[in-house]
Amino acid sequence: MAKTLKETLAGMIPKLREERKTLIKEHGADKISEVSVAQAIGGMRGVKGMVCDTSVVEPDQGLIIRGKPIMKIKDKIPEEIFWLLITGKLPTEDELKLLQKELNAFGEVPAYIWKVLKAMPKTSHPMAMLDTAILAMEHESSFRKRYTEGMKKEDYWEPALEDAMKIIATIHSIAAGVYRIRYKKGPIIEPKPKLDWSANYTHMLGLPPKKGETAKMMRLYLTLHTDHEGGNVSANTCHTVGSALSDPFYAVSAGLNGLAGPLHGLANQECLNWVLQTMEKFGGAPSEQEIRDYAWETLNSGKVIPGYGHAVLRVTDPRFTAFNAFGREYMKKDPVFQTVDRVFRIVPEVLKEHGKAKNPWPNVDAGSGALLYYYGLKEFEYYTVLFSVSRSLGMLSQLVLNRAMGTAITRPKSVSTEWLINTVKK
Ligand code: CMX
Repeated sequence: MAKTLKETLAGMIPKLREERKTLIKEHGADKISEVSVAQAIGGMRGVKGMVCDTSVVEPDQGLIIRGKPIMKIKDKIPEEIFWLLITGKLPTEDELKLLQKELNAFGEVPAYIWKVLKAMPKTSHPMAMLDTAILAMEHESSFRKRYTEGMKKEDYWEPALEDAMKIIATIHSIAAGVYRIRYKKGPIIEPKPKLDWSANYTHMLGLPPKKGETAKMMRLYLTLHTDHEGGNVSANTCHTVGSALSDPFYAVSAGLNGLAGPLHGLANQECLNWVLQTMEKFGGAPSEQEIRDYAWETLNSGKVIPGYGHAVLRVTDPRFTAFNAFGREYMKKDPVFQTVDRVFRIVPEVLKEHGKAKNPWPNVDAGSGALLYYYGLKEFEYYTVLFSVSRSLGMLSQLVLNRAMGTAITRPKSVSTEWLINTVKK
């Protein structure tokens, strides 16, 4: 008989804990990284100082989830990826059904969440609305309740997983509600128990179905954005907050606040904005020369070109490639898509010539906006909310595994500039 996610994880935990204990005992003093002054000042780029088992990002390959390159699993549904992130294996059909059944059982959004969202200013950013709703839902935390009652460290993972399920089961409904409230799209749409997670999200947003293509695009979007190892701002923030044993609602809300930054997840809203600005300036899909001129204008005014560059990647992000392939299949004549495609041919050249960005290639945010726009989601301030719904799967998988393995509170040592100056003098 198929096991639930909780039973499967329970079976994995003794080995995971043993592995970690042995590593510390036998190799605790081995060095895995050195830190230069530039790294300490420059956002710790490249410093290996944390552990994340759900996925790795190879500079020359991109995202690999539990040993599987993202392009090989891009057609899986997000629930399958969630199971993979936590257990290291894709679920069987029965395991997937069990997971979906459990998620459905947790799927009701408390009524106070809608009141909180409706009470917010009419012009609130959709990310502020989503993050506030997740924080308000902290009231439902099993982790906090069990911790207050007195719980052994070995058991932390159980209520952490339960909270994770509560968040995943509702975040798409909340996110769809944010869309409908913020943009006055009419009443909240209830989920349909028969639909899977991403199909339900599409349904609750109330977008035109376009012969099922909208749901297909959303599934791809939600599968591609789930995780991107542990050091990015949102994952790292969620991890740090969770390491203080703040419950998963606090931790995920904090992580999403990081995703709302324009150098991170908000780049997708900025990116489509940039593309539409070129179209407005040049009265339609711009020529290659016009894109080149506009890219230089952006750089010369001291701004970044959104959707390009990456802290780890040194090739075109495979997730961009997947979106681009989808666009070519379903909307190759769309002027916004054509502009994104043309930008992809020109901007890397410009960034190379500019000579600053270590990676001139597009990241995940460069192309997704054109697809969303084509399928009727024109409010690009909302785009990071979609990213968030998907990324909650990665953040929560990492958090649950960390509670299962008893990961310590995060507390790196900071040094003062004076200390740096005195140390380099020596
Ligand atoms: N346009 C212009 N300049 C860029 C650039 C871009 N797209 N990407 C990097 N640079 C610049 C940096 O600002 C930096 O300049 P300074 O030396 O003046 O500070 C220099 O090139 C070196 O930066 P880097 O080492 O190549 O990149 P970082 O690791 O510091 O930053 C990132 C990575 C993503 C923040 C940066 O490439 C960027 O700002 N890109 C645009 C925003 C974006 O698309 N963010 C989304 C990333 C994906 C995600 O997290 O969702």
